[in-house]
Amino acid sequence: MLKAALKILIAILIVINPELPAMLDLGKLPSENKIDMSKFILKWEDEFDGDKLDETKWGPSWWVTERKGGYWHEDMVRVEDGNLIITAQYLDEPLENDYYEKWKDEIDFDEYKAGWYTGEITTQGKYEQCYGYFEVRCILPAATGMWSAFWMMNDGVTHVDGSGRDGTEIDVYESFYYKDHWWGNDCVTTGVIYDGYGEDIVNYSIGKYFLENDPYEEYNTYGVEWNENEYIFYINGYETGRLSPEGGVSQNPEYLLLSCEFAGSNGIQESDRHGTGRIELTPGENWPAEFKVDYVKCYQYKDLVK
Ligand SMILES: [Ca+2]
Ligand SMILES: [Ca+2]
Repeated sequence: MLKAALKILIAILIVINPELPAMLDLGKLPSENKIDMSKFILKWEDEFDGDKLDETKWGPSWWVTERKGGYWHEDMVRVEDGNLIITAQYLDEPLENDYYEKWKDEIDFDEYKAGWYTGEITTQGKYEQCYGYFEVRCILPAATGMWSAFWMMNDGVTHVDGSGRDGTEIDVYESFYYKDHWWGNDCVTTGVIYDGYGEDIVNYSIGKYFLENDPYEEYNTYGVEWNENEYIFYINGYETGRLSPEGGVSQNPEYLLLSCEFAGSNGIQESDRHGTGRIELTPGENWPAEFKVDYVKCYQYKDLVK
């Protein structure tokens, strides 16, 4: 009911001024443009069947321990009932890590401590693709102070040259907005980043989009179509926004990442980083939070498949 009223309000505001919903931070609705899947063929997928992560497809970024306001640890990742599940919760006892013990004298690891633990998986070194359509079907973790994401990267992302062609972080979706507004918890955002993460960083965003259902209870798909000219983003196959960055579109293969992250830095949770709000440090109804992924699929344009 509230969503129906919100849709009508947004439709009225758009007639007055197309920018008004974004200016009022209401979030926008996906368009009615449906993706034409007939131009693609499936190249790679994981349905997360079985009872463990398929290590031919995914691995953790095992050299990463501290991650923003928390820790990434492989024990927070599991496969169950056809889903990948990344858990997020506070742990009084630090988890142990085989890699840490094995490599701590050679690699500059941050030590695991009591704190907020969650996880990440990546296809880095196992699968990369340039151009096509990339889609995840998932249920978002219902908690403040953290977010989930489906994103893509390559080594060129940090190369500062005024161009995004060497590599661009493609955030297919990010869920920053749980309990962000009284009218709902249902917005996601997306964007791209290139030329590193320092003073030269270039950032583009399509803004916030809201979903018809409750994305913390129900599955939705989030996708990006990537060609040599632009990135086109989709929710449930309906176009949300397009980006054609001034520095161009990535022209190199990129790997996939699925992750949860806590707001903050140096393993310390801090308030209101990335708009996620402050974590309530007492165990509450939302902990542990779970990011549940039904599948990831990568398609390629038929024209580009030899
Ligand atoms: Ca660059
Ligand atoms: Ca599945």
